[in-house]
Amino acid sequence: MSQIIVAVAGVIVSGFIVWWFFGHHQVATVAAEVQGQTQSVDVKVLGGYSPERVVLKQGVPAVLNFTREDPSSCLDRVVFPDFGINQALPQGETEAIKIDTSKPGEYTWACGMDMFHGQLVIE
Ligand SMILES: [Cu+2]
Repeated sequence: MSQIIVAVAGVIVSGFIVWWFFGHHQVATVAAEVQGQTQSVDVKVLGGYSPERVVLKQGVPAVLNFTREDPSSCLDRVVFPDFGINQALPQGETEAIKIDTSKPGEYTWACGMDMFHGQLVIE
């Protein structure tokens, strides 16, 4: 009897683990709206980044508008290592960050301490 309980509990636990790793990763994603010759996405900086994942169209000049509402100095810079961008984000202001969309791929951005992350997809 106890073996059955252990087996059932094992199935439940492994089901939970599968759900946690494969089902839980719904990241808020926004695809840029292309207007004329440019595309832009607004990113709010408050306890992290929202959206956390931004999809841009390749070859269309792009601007990410980062608005930092978070008072923590942790988020006072945003870094795009693949693009050589390290931009200060004064609290309460919107900073327009131009992204070179010539090369498709998946890139990341992070706060100055590499604690909070976002994902940039160019396709
Ligand atoms: Cu940080």
